[in-house]
Amino acid sequence: MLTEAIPQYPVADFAAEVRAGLTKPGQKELPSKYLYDEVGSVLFEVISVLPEYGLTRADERLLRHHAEQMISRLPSPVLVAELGSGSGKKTRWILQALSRRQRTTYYPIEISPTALAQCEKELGQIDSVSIVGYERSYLDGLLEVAAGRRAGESLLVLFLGSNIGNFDRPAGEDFLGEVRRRLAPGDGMLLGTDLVKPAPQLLAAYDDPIGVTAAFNLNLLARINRELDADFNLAAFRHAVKYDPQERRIEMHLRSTQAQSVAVRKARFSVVFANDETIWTESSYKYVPAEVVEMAQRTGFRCEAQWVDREWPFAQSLLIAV
Ligand code: AVJ
Repeated sequence: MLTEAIPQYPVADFAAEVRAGLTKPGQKELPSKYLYDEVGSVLFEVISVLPEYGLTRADERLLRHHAEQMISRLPSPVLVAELGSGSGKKTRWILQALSRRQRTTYYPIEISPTALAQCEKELGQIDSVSIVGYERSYLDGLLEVAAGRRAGESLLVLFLGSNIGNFDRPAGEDFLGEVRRRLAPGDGMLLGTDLVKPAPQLLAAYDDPIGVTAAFNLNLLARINRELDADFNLAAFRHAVKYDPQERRIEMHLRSTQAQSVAVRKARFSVVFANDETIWTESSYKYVPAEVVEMAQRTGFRCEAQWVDREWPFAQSLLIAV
């Protein structure tokens, strides 16, 4: 795979965001994008095979069963750009279907070099598919892919795995609008969204009994210790999950089990925690299918088709730029 590389998050950005999130008044928070270092990315792969976490399997099932139908609604030739390469496993179905009708170039756009390498391992062997990885933020990478295409080539953007769920609703909609601004009429976007389901099922998915999700969450503090020379005592924080039915979102927190003070030396600050105080580390918004259609319409797309998994409610929506 060719990789257009620029450095990962500079440590100064990480330090500044950690400092801002932990020193702000009221609810402390940390950006969820920092969950995915080398350890966190591997732990997420494990989460995705847990029986309680049906999301990734539902996403993959929909692509496996309907890839042909999905691509039959797109013009040819089409370039494929994926926002967040993930492991590349589910993308295989789309690429294989496309490669039966055309030579295909696949552009995974991903800030993590580990994830890009994994993606190449998984997808490098498909006949008639070339891979060009972009180690960039999603929107910067997409701009470059769109700018580099030749006349007559259309673009299919993949945003799978309900990664949009990490944005709050207005930010998710803004993000769709930003994607649309980089596309031309007729280009497509395949958007995966996890759907609302009963709270006990959602809570189990984010608080699994063998503690993988807890480890995934706690690793964020371990990462801050490693990269920012901090002294979080991981034994004094607990993984905590809640579902907010009004907002239709899962929240992951880390709860301090005692009053304590933590120094983050490379970010030049200390922070005190009260007993039971939490750090909000991730939100995972859940959708209803009609809401995705409306969001698409408000951001310059029409929803061409939707596929919903029955076993684990999850939707793939094929949006076409108008
Ligand atoms: C990769 C953002 C879709 O929100 O379900 C899994 C991340 N966090 N378990 C999700 C996650 C805890 C996941 N996404």
